[in-house]
Amino acid sequence: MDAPITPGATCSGRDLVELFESQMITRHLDLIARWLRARNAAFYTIGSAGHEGNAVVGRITRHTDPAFLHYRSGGFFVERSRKVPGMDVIYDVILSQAASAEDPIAGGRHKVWGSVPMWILPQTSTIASHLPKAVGTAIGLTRARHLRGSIVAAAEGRMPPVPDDSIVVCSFGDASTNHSTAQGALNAAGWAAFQKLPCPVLFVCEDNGIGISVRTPPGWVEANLRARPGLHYFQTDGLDLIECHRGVTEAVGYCRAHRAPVFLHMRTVRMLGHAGTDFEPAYHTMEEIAAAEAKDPLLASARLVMQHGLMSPEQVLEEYEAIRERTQKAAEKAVTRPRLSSAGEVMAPLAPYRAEKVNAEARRAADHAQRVDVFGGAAKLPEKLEPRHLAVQINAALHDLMAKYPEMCVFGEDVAQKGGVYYCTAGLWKKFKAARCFNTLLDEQTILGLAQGFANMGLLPFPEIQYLAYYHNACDQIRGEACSLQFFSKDQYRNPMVMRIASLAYQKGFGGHFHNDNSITALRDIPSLIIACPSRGDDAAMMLRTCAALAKVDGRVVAFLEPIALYMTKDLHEEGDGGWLFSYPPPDEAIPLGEPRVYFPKAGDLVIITFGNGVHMSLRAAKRLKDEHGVDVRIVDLRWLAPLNVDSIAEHAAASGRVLVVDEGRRSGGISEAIFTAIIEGCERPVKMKRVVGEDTYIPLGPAADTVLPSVDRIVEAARSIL
Ligand SMILES: Cc1ncc(C[n+]2csc(CCOP(=O)(O)OP(=O)(O)O)c2C)c(N)n1
Ligand SMILES: [Mg+2]
Repeated sequence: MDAPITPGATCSGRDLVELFESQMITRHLDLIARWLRARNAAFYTIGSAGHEGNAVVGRITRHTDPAFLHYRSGGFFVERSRKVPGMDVIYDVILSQAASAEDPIAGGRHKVWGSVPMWILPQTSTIASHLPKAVGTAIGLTRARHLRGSIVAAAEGRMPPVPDDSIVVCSFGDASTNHSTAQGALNAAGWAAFQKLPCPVLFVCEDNGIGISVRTPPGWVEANLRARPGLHYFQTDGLDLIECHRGVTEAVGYCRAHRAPVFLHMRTVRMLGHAGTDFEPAYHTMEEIAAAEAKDPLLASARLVMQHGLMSPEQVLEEYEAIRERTQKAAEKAVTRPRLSSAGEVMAPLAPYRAEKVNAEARRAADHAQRVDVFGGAAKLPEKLEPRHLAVQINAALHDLMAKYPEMCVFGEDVAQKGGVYYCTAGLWKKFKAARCFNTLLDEQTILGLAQGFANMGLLPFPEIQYLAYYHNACDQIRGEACSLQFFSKDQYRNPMVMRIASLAYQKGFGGHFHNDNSITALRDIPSLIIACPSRGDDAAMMLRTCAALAKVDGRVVAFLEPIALYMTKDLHEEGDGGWLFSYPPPDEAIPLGEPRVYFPKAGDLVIITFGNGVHMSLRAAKRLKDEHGVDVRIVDLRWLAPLNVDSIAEHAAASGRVLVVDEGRRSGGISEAIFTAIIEGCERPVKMKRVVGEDTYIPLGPAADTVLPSVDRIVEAARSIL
């Protein structure tokens, strides 16, 4: 049974028999999903029929090779489960189809291919969005070993350790290969390999020649991928187990030995339509459908095991029917299991927050000797220096955090030698070396994919996005991917990160929309994403400490918006007054999530609720209101924009009865609307409310920008109108 099946073959009789069994299990899982769907007992019918050859990749890779799977990679999933004793793969998959709360990976939140003991990180169905993080995980593997001495899984001890010579598996369809996200990831992998950077990722393209109803031009995938620099192209036939075993062995061997990206192009066929709801005769003739059926890989495998005397026709049929029965039994049990039944249950793993632990971690200072070394002497510790502006304090805080977390990495466009467009990362590259502070290629999806991958491997990524407008270019990596991982894995997988973004408007002499993007709406509604926005240097440092702690303790994804116009701002009321310079806070001080800064807390004529540039403008407006009109204004700098501290907002609003919201974001969909809602919902008595906001427009170039943004004059005017 263990000898090569034919002279020179890579697979044995045992390989064939077991792979065939996995293929049959996979097929029955497809069939049972449709049977259950018809009874309204399961809710997902995209299957793997015709793609079962991918079981070979499941067999030849290890269960500790992290994997990101195509929705048709059931064969891989079933075959890999052999490597983890005690798994009941049939039952687990049906629990997932039936949206049972007992589904071990997603707990009934989605049908996903995912498993903790099998190192399969769950993916939902957004085409190609998993490729950037697969590349990030492959690069992160080596980086983690280099920085930590060993690869430590994200959940520190909860996952099986990933050996040093692991590879990352990532499967997807032929049509998905065209997606710009896929192309970006393939390019990034090639870019890394071209420079001899280890990037052991095995891309598996399961090519069935079609995407829903759209044919892929025959030969296109090969023509597109065969000759990419840095990428090694292999081809195999997923409809023939012996050939597929040979091809996969070769591709996996190359990837593992050379630590280089491999594109494995696997021929498959799609059967049973795109999904249970797909009416295939609308775009395929019956002859075409019959031709696909004739290529059924299960028929081919049955032929092989019979040809080689491994099973008789009767045994094949018996086994196929026995699996049907096992599946049926498992289904009958699975559908009786409880489902999620309340919003609380659904959301439980979405956004864990253990405030005490987070705050303690945020206040834990880095080792003193290490700080002295990083800052170049005890006298140069930043808390001993003169008050400075925002960019300098962010820079000092990043140095401090790099000292505190040896697994922290800062990366993005121009962050290394140049130190960032605004010098916030200046010096990090020199001090902490290129393994921890490095320039990426110019692609935001890759930057955020790297961040997810590094986090998967136990690192603490601080990706930088050069401008807010360029976050919008890649927001699916946060919206669809990073923020959904805890949700779709019951918090078993985490990809903590702090994404710093140079943000918002009011840049003098540099502008137009792209460098002054003031819309944070596309961040605000992302479930679980924390949004921080400091307005001054000391707050920024203390908030960054909390952000890192949120990532470390609870695995959270944080967007840290840095108001560009305040980076270099030194004065408040008059030129040279130094009113916006602040001392660096001692390293054991931090600002808890949600806590605002309140200026003039006893003032009660009016409360201005604001953030970012609005704080600086409101303070100036408040002085005028006091000096010229005798009005006492309280100013609340929210500092944390999500989750919004609605209780605090309502409390301040109620205390005054008059609220002016200064929101430099847009009129529609912005923070101001949420603040108004918080006041209406949270205050018993009516509150007079007004807002000064950005217009629903892109920011124009030059002084015209002032016409569409809040200003000190407009704040004073609006304040007076409600007094
Ligand atoms: C970004 C995105 N756009 C559109 C879709 C809708 N969609 C789901 S599957 C699919 C076709 C995918 O074809 P292919 O990559 O060849 O995979 P196959 O289903 O053939 O295995 C499309 C367009 C999606 N899931 N994600
Ligand atoms: Mg396809």
